[in-house]
Amino acid sequence: MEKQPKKYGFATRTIHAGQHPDPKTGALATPIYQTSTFVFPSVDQGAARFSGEDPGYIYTRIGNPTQAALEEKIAALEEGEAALAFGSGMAAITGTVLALVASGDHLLADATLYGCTHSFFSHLLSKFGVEVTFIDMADPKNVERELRENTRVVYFETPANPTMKLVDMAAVSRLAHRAGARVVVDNTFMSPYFQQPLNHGVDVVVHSATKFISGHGDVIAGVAVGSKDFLDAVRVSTLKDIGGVISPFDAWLLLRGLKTLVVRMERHNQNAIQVARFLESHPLVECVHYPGLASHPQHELAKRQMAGFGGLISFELRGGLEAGKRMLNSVRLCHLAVSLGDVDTLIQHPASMTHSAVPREERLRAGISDGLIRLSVGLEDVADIIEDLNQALAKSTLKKAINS
Ligand code: LCS
Repeated sequence: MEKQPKKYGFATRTIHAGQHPDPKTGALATPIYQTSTFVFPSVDQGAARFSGEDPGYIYTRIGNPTQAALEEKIAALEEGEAALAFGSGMAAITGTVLALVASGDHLLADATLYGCTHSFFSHLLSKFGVEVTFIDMADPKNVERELRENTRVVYFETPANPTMKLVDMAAVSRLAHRAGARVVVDNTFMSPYFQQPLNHGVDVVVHSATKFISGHGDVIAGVAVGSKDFLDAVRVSTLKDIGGVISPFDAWLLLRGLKTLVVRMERHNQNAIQVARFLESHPLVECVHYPGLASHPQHELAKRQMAGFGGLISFELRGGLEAGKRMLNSVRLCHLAVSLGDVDTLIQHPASMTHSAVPREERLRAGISDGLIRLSVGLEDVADIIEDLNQALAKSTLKKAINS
């Protein structure tokens, strides 16, 4: 009998949804269907697959059983009707948004976004005649004011990369729907374990699955989740024709990573709250942005729409950019690297790295100061992470100490 994954609890779904013992061999782990094409039994059946009458597989750019298992699991976790896997988070974002807009349309975006998403909106979309307005969606009134008759998409991240600003998903979705726009939310920072945007009125969820969904820092991948009709259309339009497809092996790595999502996210969360408290109490630290801290201006909203606060923290040092650089050059256990959601703790400098493509003025307006540091707290012993940050912070003042 077919399992009905949505009847099970979240952790059970991470393990069982989308995956069934192989009927031919009994293999428990989903096979990696490492094939580019699928043989048709007859010309008529091949034609029926192309016309959509026969749901069988055609070619891995359009669909593959390992990808399908991943898509079923992701849909069950985000509580969406369907999901679609892509070869990167950017492929998921561009594939989703390009399927929703046409020349002459308007897209309303939050000003604080991952650098390449910002770049896609400000450079590529404008080439195709789509107008984009960047605003601060922390206040839903700004959304209400900027919605236009031709606004097709309202797009934001919550929490936003890298400032950890939140957007009220239910309030913004209500306003957008009233104006006839669809809401797309990037849920990368939370994973479906801590936040399920579709349950707050959002229409489509996108993820860089490279991050917490994989969890192990060894895949580049993306997913989109929403209604079956919409994702069927994306599959045969932007995914098929642009071709940002995931490989069966990478889909399998995500299936594997997802089985431990709950225990990983719990530990990321536990470690991050302790690291955030440590940073907040450190005399060399100017400010800490973490939604789990009572000092976060949207802490109440965080408690309302998130089930946990995640593993991402950003902060600034009192000594600004120069002190920050000295700190980043001094870490020993934490890695100076972009990406996030990895088992390893990663630390980076958004202004010169992940958000360097965003013009400085826009960056500053979005709250990404020159001295901001972003930390993705990993799964190491938290005492070791804190000790490393502590010694690196001590070194951040070294030049001053030598000079004085
Ligand atoms: N959305 C968010 C929120 C991201 O942080 C990233 C990548 C993407 C989408 C794009 O996903 P990708 O194509 O890389 O799978 N963020 C990165 C970051 O902050 N550091 O390195 C990559």
